[in-house]
Amino acid sequence: MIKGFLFDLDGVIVDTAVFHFQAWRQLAQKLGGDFTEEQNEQLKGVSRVDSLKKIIEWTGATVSDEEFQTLMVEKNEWYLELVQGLGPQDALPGALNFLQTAYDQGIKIALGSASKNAPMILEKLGITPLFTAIIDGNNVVNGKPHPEVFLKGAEALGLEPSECVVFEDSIAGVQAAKTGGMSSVGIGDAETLQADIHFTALGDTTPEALVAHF
Ligand code: B16
Ligand code: MG
Repeated sequence: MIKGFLFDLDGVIVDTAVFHFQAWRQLAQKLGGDFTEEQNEQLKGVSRVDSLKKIIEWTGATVSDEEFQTLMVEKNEWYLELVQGLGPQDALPGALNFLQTAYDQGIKIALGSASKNAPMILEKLGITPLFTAIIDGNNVVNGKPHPEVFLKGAEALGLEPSECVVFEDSIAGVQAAKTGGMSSVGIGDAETLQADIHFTALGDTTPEALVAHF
């Protein structure tokens, strides 16, 4: 029986994924390279430090440890500029309604995001009170595809992994859910994500339908 929902943030609740892509591309270009939207799929759900490692590999740039730290700060500054004006109007289709309905039905809700900026984004969207637990990039040692972020979310809700559904838009995140023993809902392309069930957006399903499905 499903009792808890574990939500990824970027690409599931709000389309901050486009801002991460923009900021990383700007950084790749600064390093004398670039990367495609297809390659960007490999960055989704991946921590800041691991994303930068991949971009350095793709651009073939040589970067000292000190420069690495500076580049991480720089990328985050660009990202923060891009999300400055973010508000409830930027939530993905049906996401806010889906969260409120689940909350009203007594389903326990946690966030499982790789982003260290997640609490700030939830505040901007005005949905912090719906979350019993917020697990983000500040609370985990191992990034997705390691299941730590979702295992901690389930634990914080007092639930077994098998009682939880993970909502994810990234390959790494779906893998994390599977390894962690949770059911998975993919937001995006079925072939890419390989989750248990897929939708284009949360607005295309309901909490009741998913609880019945699993
Ligand atoms: P930050 P999610 C992830 O968030 C993003 O998908 C990924 O692109 C980003 O690099 C990562 O957060 C770290 O974010 O730089 O803000 O700490 O999809 O797990 O909610
Ligand atoms: Mg995501």
